[in-house]
Amino acid sequence: MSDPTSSPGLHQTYAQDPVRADERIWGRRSDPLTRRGFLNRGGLAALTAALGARIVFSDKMPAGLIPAALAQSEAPFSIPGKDGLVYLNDRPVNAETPADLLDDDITPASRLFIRNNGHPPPADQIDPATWTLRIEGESCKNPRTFTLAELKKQFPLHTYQLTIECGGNGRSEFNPPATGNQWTVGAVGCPEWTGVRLRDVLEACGIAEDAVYIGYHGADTHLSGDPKKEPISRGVPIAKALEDESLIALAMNGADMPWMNGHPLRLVCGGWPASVSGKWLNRIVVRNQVHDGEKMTGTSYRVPKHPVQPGSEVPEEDFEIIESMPVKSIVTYPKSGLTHPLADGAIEVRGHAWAGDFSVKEVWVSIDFGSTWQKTELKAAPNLLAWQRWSTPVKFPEIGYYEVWARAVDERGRGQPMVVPGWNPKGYLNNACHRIAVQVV
Ligand SMILES: Nc1nc2c(c(=O)[nH]1)N[C@H]1C(S)=C(S)[C@@H](COP(=O)(O)O)O[C@H]1N2
Ligand SMILES: [Mo]
Repeated sequence: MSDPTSSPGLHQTYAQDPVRADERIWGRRSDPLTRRGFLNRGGLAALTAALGARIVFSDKMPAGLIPAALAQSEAPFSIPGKDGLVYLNDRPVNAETPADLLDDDITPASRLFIRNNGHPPPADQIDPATWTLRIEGESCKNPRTFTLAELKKQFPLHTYQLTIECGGNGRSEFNPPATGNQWTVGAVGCPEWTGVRLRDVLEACGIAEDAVYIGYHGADTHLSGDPKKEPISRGVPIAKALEDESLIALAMNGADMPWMNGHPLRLVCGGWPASVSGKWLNRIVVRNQVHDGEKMTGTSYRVPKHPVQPGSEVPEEDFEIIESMPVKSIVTYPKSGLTHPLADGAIEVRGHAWAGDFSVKEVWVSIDFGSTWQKTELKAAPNLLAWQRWSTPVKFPEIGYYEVWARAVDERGRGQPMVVPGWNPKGYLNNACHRIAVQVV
């Protein structure tokens, strides 16, 4: 695992495993015998964009070769179509978005974080024309298989803005540290998703009386390469699955989803740990028991039912599955570290707030380490399970160093803690107040 403050360089990434790097960065597969690379149209387009010109002899290009134009520059490791993300790990790829790059109301595709548990299906093996979704399971009355065209034709399309946040967002602040990706604040986003309702599709296949849970399966592969193992297969209780906003998404922000975010099909169940929103979706099972797929059991996406001593061992039977995410907010403007002339007056401080299945009632900011708070202007969400915009002018009394802290309170009156909340073995659910630095000069 690499230092979370620096992105692994292109060279480092290629040095570790050039053929894999090829696959991950450009979606290029290679022939193990000849080591010739095969670029599909998407990968070719991405390489063309990165180089600023078409590679004329691309079919002759060896696998695992860094294009010289990129090798000679200090270009950071980057995934095509992503902009400014900080890479925490590249095997599998995990990248978060700096807070100031999350300023848009609707998160652009280029700024949606990536959390992979395994290797995505190679981009050139994804063909939306032949992709299918199978609905089955012991509590599905009439198992069926749909192509994407059939989904679009048989069910109405719906568009919602839905917040997805990794259950481990904020993990880097836990002490003693929890293993896993050391997310700071940027494993969250709120794009606009278009797809068919999970409910419509499940109902078309008949939901048996005894159904309690659904589980997803995706086309990504286990890091070990063992085809019998799945990287992840999680799900939600049937009540969450049947909500209006639970989508089988075919598009994001009116376009194809980025490869790394689940193209061509994914589940989106907003407000819950994003691990329930299965990417590269090809199968949904309707279960008569709590889904027991990969990362549903043990300590994965589960937290102790009661507060525990930091660092202690917690028996497995004391864990429960994380459902709705806790109330949280983020400051997206200004960028932390801003130097602001006192003479310029107030700064318009702004950000987003969200609260899992609930709405946010208030967002407050403090510039005196939480002694006094000023209420911000908070907008309603465009729909349920979408984050809400807040903003307020903040005036600094004199020259010096300040921190701006933001604190949201949900409709039930639950507020964000100012310090890191209950320690848990896997470092989930850190919803402490986000703080940024401002130098007033
Ligand atoms: N098939 C599949 N679905 C997946 C994952 C994965 O590794 N494979 N990761 C999950 C986790 S843990 C998170 S936080 C979200 C991340 O979604 P994103 O990468 O689009 O931001 O996808 C979820 N769905
Ligand atoms: Mo996650």
